[in-house]
Amino acid sequence: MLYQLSYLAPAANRAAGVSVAQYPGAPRGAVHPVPDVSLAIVSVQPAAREVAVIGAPLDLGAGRRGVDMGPSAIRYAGLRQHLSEKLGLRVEDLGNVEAPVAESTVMGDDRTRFLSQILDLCERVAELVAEAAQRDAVPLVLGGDHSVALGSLTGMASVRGPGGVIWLDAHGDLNTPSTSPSGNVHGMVLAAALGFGGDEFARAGWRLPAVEAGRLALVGVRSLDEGERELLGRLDAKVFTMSEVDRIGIEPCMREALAHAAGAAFLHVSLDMDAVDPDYAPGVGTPVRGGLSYREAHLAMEVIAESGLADSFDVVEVNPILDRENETGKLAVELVASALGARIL
Ligand SMILES: [Mn+2]
Repeated sequence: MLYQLSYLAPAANRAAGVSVAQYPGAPRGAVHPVPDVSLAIVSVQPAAREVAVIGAPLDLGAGRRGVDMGPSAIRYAGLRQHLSEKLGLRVEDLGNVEAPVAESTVMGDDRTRFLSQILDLCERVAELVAEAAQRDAVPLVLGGDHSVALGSLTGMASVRGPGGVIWLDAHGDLNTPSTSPSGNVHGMVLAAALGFGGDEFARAGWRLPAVEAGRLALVGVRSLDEGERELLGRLDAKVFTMSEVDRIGIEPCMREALAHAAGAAFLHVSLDMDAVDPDYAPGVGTPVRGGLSYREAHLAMEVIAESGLADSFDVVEVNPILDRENETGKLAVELVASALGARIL
């Protein structure tokens, strides 16, 4: 219905004799309708776009175990059916990258627990993300803990150059090895992608920063450590805490986040399921009360889809051990579908 209306609108305007303007540089006498800038007209997504699904079953970056089962939970909740049957997208599932198990590996430095194994995995993710981006598919990385986003971002950056990111999360993930209270790498991954992680995050296979510091938008934040606040104070980032979401509403927040983060070599959307309130997403590693409601989370994704600006996605931190009958896995599928263009009407 919206689709039809967006086509009908200019003709209807002409018939009604409104909003007709002469563009500068148009042939003399030519009259064009003023462009309709409603969302409906920019919301038409290419129909048969390929989505490349990449599973990253990693839990070494998180304090609590279990998010390594996230990719299974999300697939089991019907990811492929939702994207291919309901949205008509071509889905290529590339399976899971190999991930080490905590019991069979060495933790290393406790300031950056399991860092070398995590970076090995991120390199494997980055390779698949880069291949997908090169053939113009949309990479969709399934976590795993949020560390896997370093693979998504360095993979995209290796093809396109440093990009922008919308980071939907209860946390900032902006600690560094020297500020992190826990040594958990998933709380440092965004700082690392911005190039603030230090030499420990350097790898021959990738170039950091993978994200431009001026193209970062955080949405849904409600828990920041002191070091993260300090780093944010030095960045030109847009931060929409839950307080801003409450005050001005999720739609304006998302529009501003998009306007700020888009325009670099790519735009990545990183959805930590803990951005959503634990009432709706109980199965996450680090739940924090006061998050996005069910509809706010959907609307955030719908605004992203309508913009048509996102090039790559990850959805992370689904923890089936803490979940209720895969509710969080199912919500992850729904939100990914909304981000890729699912509509109510
Ligand atoms: Mn996170």
